[in-house]
Amino acid sequence: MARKQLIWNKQDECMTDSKKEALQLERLQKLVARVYDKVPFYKESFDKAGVKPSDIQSMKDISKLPFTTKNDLAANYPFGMFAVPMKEVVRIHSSSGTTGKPKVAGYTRNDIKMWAETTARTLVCGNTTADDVVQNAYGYGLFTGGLGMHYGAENIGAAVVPISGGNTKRQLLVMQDFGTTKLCSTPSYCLFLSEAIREEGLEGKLKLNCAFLGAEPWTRELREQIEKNLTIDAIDIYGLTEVIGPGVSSDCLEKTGLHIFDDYFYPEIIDPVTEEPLPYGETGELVFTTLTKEAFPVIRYRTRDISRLMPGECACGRTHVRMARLTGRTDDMLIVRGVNVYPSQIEALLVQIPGVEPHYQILVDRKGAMDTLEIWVEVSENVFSDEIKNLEKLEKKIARDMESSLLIGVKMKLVEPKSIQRSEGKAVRIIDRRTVYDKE
Ligand code: DLL
Repeated sequence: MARKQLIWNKQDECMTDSKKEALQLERLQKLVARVYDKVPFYKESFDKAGVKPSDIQSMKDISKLPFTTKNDLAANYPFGMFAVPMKEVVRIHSSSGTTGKPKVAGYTRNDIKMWAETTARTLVCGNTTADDVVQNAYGYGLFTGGLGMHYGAENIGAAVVPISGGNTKRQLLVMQDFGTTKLCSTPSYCLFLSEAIREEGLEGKLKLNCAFLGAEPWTRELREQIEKNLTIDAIDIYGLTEVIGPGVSSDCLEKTGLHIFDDYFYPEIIDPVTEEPLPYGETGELVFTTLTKEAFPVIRYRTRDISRLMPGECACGRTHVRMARLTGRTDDMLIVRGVNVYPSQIEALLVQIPGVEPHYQILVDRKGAMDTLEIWVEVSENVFSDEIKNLEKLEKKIARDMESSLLIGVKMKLVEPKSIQRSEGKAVRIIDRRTVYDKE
């Protein structure tokens, strides 16, 4: 219904199941043949699994293909997974990997065009039109959030304000003076902004009506709080660097599951232990195949994100398969202020520091709307008995090194030997006091 009033109303976004499956199959067959030919990693892994591109005769046959994991990306760092020569790559983004090596995503001109379409669809899910002023508070840079949403908003013809994250005073100034109607940010930053808006007495004086929030887990309660604080719709948007960035799936205003743009990103749910595909409705690990990506296609990429797929048409009229909001991850990746942090990255840095013992604890908490990250690590007797000022100097130096590797502010605390509780089984490295996922 509301959809018909939108400028962005491409026919090919809404299709019958049979038309969609035919399109997906045609794209999958081309993709599989191409990666087999162009990416040595895929040739080797298909050969090992005994599968040939010609074996893909229906979408069900996708389960014959082997999975791709973050370890495969690390082993082929930085450009080994690319399926085009570098002269065709026009953009590179990246996000944290498990150790020192980030995950690297390349895009051709066509990939950027497709991405600008799926992020436009995302924004249209919240009724964005050419009349809107979109304040984009996702970080611009290697992170996909800023530029990803930027191109989508421009594609619709909205006026984008590329303000990036932080500088809350300026965010509020822009919001008032430029008449921002749509906001793109992480949910935690949006909550922070909503509190600043209240403190400044700006409630009811802004034109903001919708926010596109993602890049980190958040609960239904947080959504309700944001919607109440700002009297807006808060739309959950999902994506990951390895698949494209934002623009993989999005809530619409019905808020009954995120529409996966499945003409470009084919979703599956698998049992993370047996690796068997699970039927619609069952909860498991999300797996994506990028059906048309040229520079950095992924086949059956294991996201580690936990969700379930929901078939059936949405009341908004869109026909995509929907996914439930995420309920967790199958690995230990933390997302702190929108930044992905793997404990293994922290450990890899700590073991390199002389006098630092490999006993550590990572404490994540939320103070007001802000996540905090603190690392406690034991140091040798020698280091600990040094003068306080030397200890503080060392803490600051390690914090700086951590910050430049993790790309996020960290508070370091050096503690005396044997003060971190030993565990008899698996070490308890992470204490996360936040509630970030819904309890199902
Ligand atoms: O966070 C892309 C993005 C940017 C999505 C802006 C939405 C908005 P990465 O930095 O690679 O990419 O992090 C991807 O973040 O695997 C999820 O675990 C988590 N994540 C992303 N969106 C959501 C969401 C971007 N809506 C990782 N809810 C993913 C919960 C999310 N977790």
